[in-house]
Amino acid sequence: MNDMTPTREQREAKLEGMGCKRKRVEDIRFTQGKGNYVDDVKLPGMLHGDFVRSPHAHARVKKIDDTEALKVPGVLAVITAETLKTVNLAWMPTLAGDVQMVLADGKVLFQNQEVAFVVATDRYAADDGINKVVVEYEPLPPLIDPFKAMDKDAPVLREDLAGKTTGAHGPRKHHNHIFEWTVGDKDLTDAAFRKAEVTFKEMISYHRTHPSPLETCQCVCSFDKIRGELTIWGTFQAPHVIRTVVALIAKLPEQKIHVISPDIGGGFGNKVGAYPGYICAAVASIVTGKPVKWVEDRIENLTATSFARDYHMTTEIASTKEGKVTGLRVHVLADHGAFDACADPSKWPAGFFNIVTGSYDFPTAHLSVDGIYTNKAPGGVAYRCSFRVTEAAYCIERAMDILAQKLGMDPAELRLKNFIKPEQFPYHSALGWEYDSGDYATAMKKAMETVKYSELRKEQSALREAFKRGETREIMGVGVSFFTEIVGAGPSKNCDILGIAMFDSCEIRLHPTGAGIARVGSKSQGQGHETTWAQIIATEIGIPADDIMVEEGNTDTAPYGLGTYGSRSTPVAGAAIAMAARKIKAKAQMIAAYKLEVHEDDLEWDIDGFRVKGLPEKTMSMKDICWAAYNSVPPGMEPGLEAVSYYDPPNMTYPFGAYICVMNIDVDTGVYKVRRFYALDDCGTRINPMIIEGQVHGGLTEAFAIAMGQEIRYDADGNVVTGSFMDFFMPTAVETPHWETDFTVTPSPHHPIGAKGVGESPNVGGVPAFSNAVNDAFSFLGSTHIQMPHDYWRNWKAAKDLGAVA
Ligand code: PCD
Repeated sequence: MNDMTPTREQREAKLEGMGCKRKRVEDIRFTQGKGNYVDDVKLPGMLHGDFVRSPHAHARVKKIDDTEALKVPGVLAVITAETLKTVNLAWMPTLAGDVQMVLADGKVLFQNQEVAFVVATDRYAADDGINKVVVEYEPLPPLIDPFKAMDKDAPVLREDLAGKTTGAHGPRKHHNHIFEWTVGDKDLTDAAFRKAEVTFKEMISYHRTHPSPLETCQCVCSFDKIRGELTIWGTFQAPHVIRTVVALIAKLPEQKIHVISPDIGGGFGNKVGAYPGYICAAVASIVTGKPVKWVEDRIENLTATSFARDYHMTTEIASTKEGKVTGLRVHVLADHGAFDACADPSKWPAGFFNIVTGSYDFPTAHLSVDGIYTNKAPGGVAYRCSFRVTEAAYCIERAMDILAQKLGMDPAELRLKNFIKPEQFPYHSALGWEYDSGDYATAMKKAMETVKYSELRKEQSALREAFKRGETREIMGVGVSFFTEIVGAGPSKNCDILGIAMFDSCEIRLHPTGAGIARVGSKSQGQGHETTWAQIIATEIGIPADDIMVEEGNTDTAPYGLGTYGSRSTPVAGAAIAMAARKIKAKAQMIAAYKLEVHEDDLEWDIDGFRVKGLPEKTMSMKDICWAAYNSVPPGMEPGLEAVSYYDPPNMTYPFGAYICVMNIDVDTGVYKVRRFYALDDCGTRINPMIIEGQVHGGLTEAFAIAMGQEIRYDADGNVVTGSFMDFFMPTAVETPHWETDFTVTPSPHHPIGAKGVGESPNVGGVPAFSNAVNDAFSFLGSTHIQMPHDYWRNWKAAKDLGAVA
């Protein structure tokens, strides 16, 4: 017999649905240089804009003279704050409820701040023009040290806020104070500390760094005077939000604004906010009637658009002698730079930092955050993290290690002792979150077994003895980190951006031949959405992923979405995709019932179509249903097969993971070697295991960079001393360690397919694993906390300060 009927396994495999290591469809164009990025957009008559920037961190702008600049061949216009004032755009609102200068208005507040925008026929002419603009500055004393920001005699940075005693997030205590945010029960926490058998207090800083995507921020703005329409191609992680913001601030009708995010070369949070470059290019296009391109260079990117972190976290834990934690108290001094341009949901001035109780069952906790201004670049973006979750995870994971050291306990044992237990989910944290699901101990134990944790500890003590005897100059650290993330912003009850609820959306249209298109409100910057979104649909409605085209990033065609950051796409857009698919499936079932002449309830789903219960040979495939949807639907039913879903998530999702880093450090040179890095991630249901692995590799590489060297550092005058890849650590394949990945699966109970986000997790869990490894290595020499980044010099310095080198 020669039966060609495919088996169930073959039918299933053909779909390449969820769980399949489907190859990334977008890579076909990316690997052949056929991507279409903003800089590939070249329009007839297109002009180029570039910025005159401030060399000073703090200065009064006395005069801007553009006479010579306008004589440079090709230079057409020089735009200053005065020009922008005529259209009421000299200042713009920030996502955090502050305002920000688009171009210097009377004063500059950080080095490389935008002062004037030169528009020319090409980029070189614009650059020549910049060199001819003469700006007269009167330097003012810069404020760089965040701990001096609220001194009585600290310089006044924001003169525009003079006399304002309240800001977007309540009272201001000082002229350089932005907000104070407190969460938790102070009295109960203070009481827990009074009663505690063991306490400690440590200042844990998470230094300023930068997302630095390979493609910098850029846009092309083209205003059509006849139609009154503005088209913007830009590196936007959230194109719809940009459209609404432009409508609000430029007072253009929203239907006449077309925002297109083409292919994006990495975002990492850098491309969420709105920058002066976008406004200036749009104004320049409106003024000249020509398209205007603005492309940031690397130095501009590192020094002016968006920094991340810069949190100084005074951390205290109360505990019993046996190591059961009884209270957590954290105060954060948050350095926001010159303007509060943090990219957080509106109501959260410190993002989701109140996840700082981490994976542990703290009966009580109290958190307060003071945001302050300094003469540094604005930003505060979620660099591969869900709104300050990375800072929170670093804080608690470093603190748990410090507690373990104080108690003389093993750090992994201390964690196991304090984990939230599986039966406690949904778990209400002391700082107000409801964790959806987790099985922490299983993940931790799997990690410990895989790396043979107890043997590592034995090896470490033997090496320490040898070190003390002078037989080796190497020390060894085992860095343990167990993180809980909070991703999927978010439920409309507590998340909005400028008043827009943080839902996400999907529209699916199936064509007669059994193929279709899905348009989604998210926007990939490299994550592989074109691949994974089709996989969700394939499993849900039995159409092969290859037959589903995924489109994102064009506000004219995609349903309104809040964009991609904070690992929200899978939790929110991913859910919208499944829900839209289910609407289609429900209609398909009615069509199939009609065609098969049975009642709908007599049908059951079977991989790629419906079959009649009890009559397995009576079936109708989804492909055939698509055809029927266009010619023979039941009487009274509308033809066609399409659906839209706007999904407002009921809760966030809480992925977690157990990471272990093994590292040796040579005390005489500070040179470290990462011997092993093991990362176990639990992101619930896994859509594409290969993409997840790639996400984890990328996130760990960024975590490695941040923990071991990457830093935006200022000198005392406010000059950025790490403004290029010569000084800002960008690891290549040479430095990057080998990654071992692993997983457990604890589905999210409220997500339609049980999936949680994963893109940021490796950064969130990775940074503390590296830092704990370094700190663990040095701890036997008497240190409790060594400040990141742990570059060779700092390691050597730590060894010297601890008396290990002469
Ligand atoms: N997944 C799967 N499964 C699961 C999950 C997930 O499969 N369970 C996959 C998805 O589908 C996609 C990815 O994975 O594809 C991711 O996802 P998620 O997690 O959801 O995320 P999304 O939203 O999508 O994204 C975002 C992220 C972030 S956030 C970041 S930073 C970064 C990451 O993502 N970025 C990037 N990754 C990446 N990659 C690349 N390539 N590039 C980039 O840029 Mo932020 O906040 O923005 O900072």
